[in-house]
Amino acid sequence: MYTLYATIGSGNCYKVQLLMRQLNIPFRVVMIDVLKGETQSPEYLAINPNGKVPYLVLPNGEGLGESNAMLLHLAEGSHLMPQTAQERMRVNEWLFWEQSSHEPYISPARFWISIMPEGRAERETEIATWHERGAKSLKMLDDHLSKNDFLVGNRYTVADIGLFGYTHVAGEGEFDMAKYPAVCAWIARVEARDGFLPMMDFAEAA
Ligand SMILES: N[C@@H](CCC(=O)N[C@@H](CS)C(=O)NCC(=O)O)C(=O)O
Repeated sequence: MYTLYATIGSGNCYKVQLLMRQLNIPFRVVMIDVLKGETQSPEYLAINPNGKVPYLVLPNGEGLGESNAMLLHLAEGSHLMPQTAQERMRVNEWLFWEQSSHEPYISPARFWISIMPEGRAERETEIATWHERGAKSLKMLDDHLSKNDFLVGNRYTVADIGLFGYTHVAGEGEFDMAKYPAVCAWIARVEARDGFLPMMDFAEAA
């Protein structure tokens, strides 16, 4: 059985939960409260020395960090992983891009605006930068999705799950989603997939 260390409301944790659900992989969740600093407790650091969630413990006891590494590992050999090297190359491209050019702007803007608004006032300069850079990424995503139903090979793949995690809650970070109609249509397509569950439903089930 897989064990996923996760926190409520995290797109990085959610995408791993969603993929496991859609692949019918049994897993249990151990909730870690990031807001209480539990990721930095000695007990948690003994499990994951990187002090972050998500963290996946495999059935053989090995631990794996980095949400997109988890997605790639869990999707291997499944219908969510393309068969051709060319398409797998594109899956990797989107997932690396998500962590370098998308999540680093959308996630903190959402965090300080919707999850921890009491810290917002002292971060307005950073929020402006995250908005500028995140908007560029959403525009790039929108351009791609205006010509494609899904990110790779015009089929729902692990790349869509990886990008969905934070894109679908970007509005909570005050990104104006009306500017990205193709992204909004893709969000609806992802939400219509078999086995889809909204982020907060995983929190309630934990
Ligand atoms: N690149 C990592 C990012 C993980 C990450 O930043 N996790 C946040 C929650 S979304 C966290 O654990 N923050 C608590 C901390 O840094 O102590 C991944 O994709 O898994």
